[in-house]
Amino acid sequence: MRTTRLHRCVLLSALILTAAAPSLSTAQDKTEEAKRPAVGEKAQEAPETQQPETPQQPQIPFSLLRLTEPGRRAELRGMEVNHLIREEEKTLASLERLTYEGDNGEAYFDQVGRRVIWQSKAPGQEYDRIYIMDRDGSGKRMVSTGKGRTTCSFFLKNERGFIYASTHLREGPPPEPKKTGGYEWEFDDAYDIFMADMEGKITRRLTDTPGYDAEGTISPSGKLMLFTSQRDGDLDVYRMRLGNGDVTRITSSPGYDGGAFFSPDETMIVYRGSRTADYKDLQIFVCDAEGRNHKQLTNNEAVNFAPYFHPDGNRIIFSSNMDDPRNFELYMINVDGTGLTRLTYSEGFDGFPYFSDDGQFLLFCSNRADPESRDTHVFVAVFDPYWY
Ligand SMILES: [Ca+2]
Ligand SMILES: [Ca+2]
Repeated sequence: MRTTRLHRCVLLSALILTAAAPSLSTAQDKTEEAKRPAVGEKAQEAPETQQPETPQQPQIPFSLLRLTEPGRRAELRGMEVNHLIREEEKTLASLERLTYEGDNGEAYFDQVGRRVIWQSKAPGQEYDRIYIMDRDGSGKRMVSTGKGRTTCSFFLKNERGFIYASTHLREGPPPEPKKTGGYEWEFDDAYDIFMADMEGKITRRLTDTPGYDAEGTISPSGKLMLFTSQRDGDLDVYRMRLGNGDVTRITSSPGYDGGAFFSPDETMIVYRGSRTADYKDLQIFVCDAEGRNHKQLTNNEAVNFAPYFHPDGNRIIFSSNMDDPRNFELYMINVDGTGLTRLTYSEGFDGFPYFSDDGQFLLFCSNRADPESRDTHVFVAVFDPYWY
């Protein structure tokens, strides 16, 4: 059951649990699948592994791709899956699928769009780990410590490494996620944010206050980090100057605030926040870089999350279930709250949208390849602004 990626997608998980609770047999099946020796049957049983007929990339038996040296995941490379673009999805000019196994999320490009960092719970693994792959889906490798829970990774500038949140310093096993009503949470107190080099060697601990610290993202200049912290009691967005560690509080409204990103010129911040005690809805907000002039852009009874600025700085892409509680789609809205436009129309989850710096590519996570599955995968689309 999806219980680990509850930080940026905490309410997504909640919705999935309530709206389409996977049966125990699903989890069992997955466990059995993980135990089973990887043989050709895999392709028969899991339709998502059957690739479209692309002459230049003949299908390779999935079993072969699992024969990999330690520390690496030699899955399939990215492959074109244009058949998964729905007719209404005019802004998706072409589509490539980058992951084929496990449950995947929160994928982000590096500064030049050459690599992707993301979190994944591979078959047989108990918790999400952080991975890096090349833009074409090759060279997948785990870069977190392999201990505890991890989430919310993001590249530093200039290939200096990356940040991520991890509980690896805690002694003993992580506690079970707390459950409140139909919702499942994991604001694990042991999360702190760490900096690592490109090989995964931890070079710096960025947070050390008690309580949850996660959801870190790096500003375009590379100098600032936005993150979510419980250091003052509530869950709020904070800004850290990486050079000297100075921290500024960005939000102070009661209730969860997090998942923040800077605008391309670093004058604005977009984040999601909940003003209801039960977290039943989540709205998109913007404010200036100092945490002033907060403005709420969405106002519905839905879960709106994973906002990110389009490189033009005037629009924000995000994921929401506003049109169907069971189905998350991608939307765009102007920074003044006008111009709401729906971009995706697939069955199942579409979320964590992230643009390359030139706006040409849209990275997102979706289970459109197999909506019945609980497994989400990483896709990259050529984004066609003509239709927007
Ligand atoms: Ca708050
Ligand atoms: Ca969808």
